[in-house]
Amino acid sequence: MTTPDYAEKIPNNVALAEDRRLQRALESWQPDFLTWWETMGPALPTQDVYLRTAINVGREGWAQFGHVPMRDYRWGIFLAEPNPDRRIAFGAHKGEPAWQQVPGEYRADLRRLIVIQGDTEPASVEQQRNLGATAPSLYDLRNLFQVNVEEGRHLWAMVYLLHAHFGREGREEAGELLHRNSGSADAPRILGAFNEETPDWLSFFMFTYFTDRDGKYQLGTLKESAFDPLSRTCEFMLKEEAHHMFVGTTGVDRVVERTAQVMAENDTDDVAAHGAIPLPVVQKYLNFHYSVSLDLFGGETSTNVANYYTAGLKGRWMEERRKDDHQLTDDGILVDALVDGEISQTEVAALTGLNTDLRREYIADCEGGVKRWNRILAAAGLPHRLALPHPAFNRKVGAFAAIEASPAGEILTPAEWQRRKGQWLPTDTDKTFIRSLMRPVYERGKIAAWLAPPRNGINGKPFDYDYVHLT
Ligand code: BYC
Repeated sequence: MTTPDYAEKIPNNVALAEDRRLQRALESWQPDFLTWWETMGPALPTQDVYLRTAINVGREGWAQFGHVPMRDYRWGIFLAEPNPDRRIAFGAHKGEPAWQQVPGEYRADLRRLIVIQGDTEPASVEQQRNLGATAPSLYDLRNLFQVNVEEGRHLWAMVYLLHAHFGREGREEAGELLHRNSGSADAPRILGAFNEETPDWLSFFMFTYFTDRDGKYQLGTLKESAFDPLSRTCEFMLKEEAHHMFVGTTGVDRVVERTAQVMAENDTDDVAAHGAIPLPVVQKYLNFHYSVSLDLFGGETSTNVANYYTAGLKGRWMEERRKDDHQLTDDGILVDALVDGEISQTEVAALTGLNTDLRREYIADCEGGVKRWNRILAAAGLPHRLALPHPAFNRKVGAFAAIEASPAGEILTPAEWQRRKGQWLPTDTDKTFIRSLMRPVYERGKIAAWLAPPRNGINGKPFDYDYVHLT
């Protein structure tokens, strides 16, 4: 393991200076990245932002905090510490040493996985580009930018792998990652949820709760990969990802807390008149972000995922804690399915059902958020509760893509769906209302009326710290 070189043009712990060709290739991608950041990244002009920057991968002090102009953020390449004895934990190569190079027969599949992962990172920055204009506080503005710069670094992480291990094709793919754009008609981002808008802060909090959480689970499976550089890069990304989860979880907490407070104080459900977000609207946003995020796990059954697992490219969540043979050739799994037009389950080979396995882990994790938000409602003495919709609700990918279902899981005719979907998904009126609340609050220590302040600031600083200096 090389000592991190932070003085380099591209800070890294991969001994970039010893590979001049690779260094030159990445240095020629760097200006394109900066142009992309300037044109597609955060639109609000700032002088500097109180940011965390990754500088090392050790247990102690892997990041430093300080005010930095965003354009000068040091996007570096950091792989978690290697384990020289690491063995492949699953699939046909189980027990063999992990690979430091890409085996020829898995080149195309690995490249595809890395490109899909890489594509989501800049996509989310693009989706969040205009949120700075309506930040509810300087604290939240800083968190948005923190998430943005780290998604930028995650793009670097994937681009490094493409340049270092996939030759000319990898360099071309790295270029494409900056050319596709979220929502573009000609060259959209690869996965559905990353072409949706994030036009307001309620969407941002839901996105960082539900969609970033897909990122956590997908990175968790790629961390198991037999391709060691991918595994190590994902392991380190997961460290940064924890803060993104925090922004989503506490963001929704604070929305619910403020709404509950206004409901209790005014003894009314109609908090819109008081500048807070009504719970039914929170529920609709939750329904939307959760259902599009479920789509990100792919079909309930997939030969792609079976092949990835058998080849050792993508494992399961917490692979090494699973108590089975880690090959799954003789096992089965029950997956959601439409059986004679009814929502039901069917048994398939465990290998082809691995997207379902991961989605279930994810769903269980999402239940945790809902419990937490409901505790806030209960503590305020309110009988109202939030809930996750049924997995068949509003799906565009997988077994339920062909039907429409209510959040309770009852199948609807297309006409019924059209008539009732406004009860469950944000309508234009809801979106207009939410946008009407989105007024920027840039004064230190102040916060928008629809959101409760956080319990603590960042890195021991108070809430009223000068997290961002605007121009
Ligand atoms: N939209 O065999 P299937 C993150 C395609 S988020 C559009 O079931 P598979 C982050 C699929 O590609 C994590 N297309 O799919 C979060 C396939 O196409 P082909 C990102 C979709 O391969 C917030 C076809 O449908 N990382 O990090 O088993 C902020 C058949 O599907 C979608 C990864 O996803 C969709 N939603 O599973 C920042 C990890 N779903 O091959 C960052 C890498 C499926 O027929 N990706 N399709 O042309 C994978 O592991 C898998 O590709 C997927 C799909 C889980 C995405």
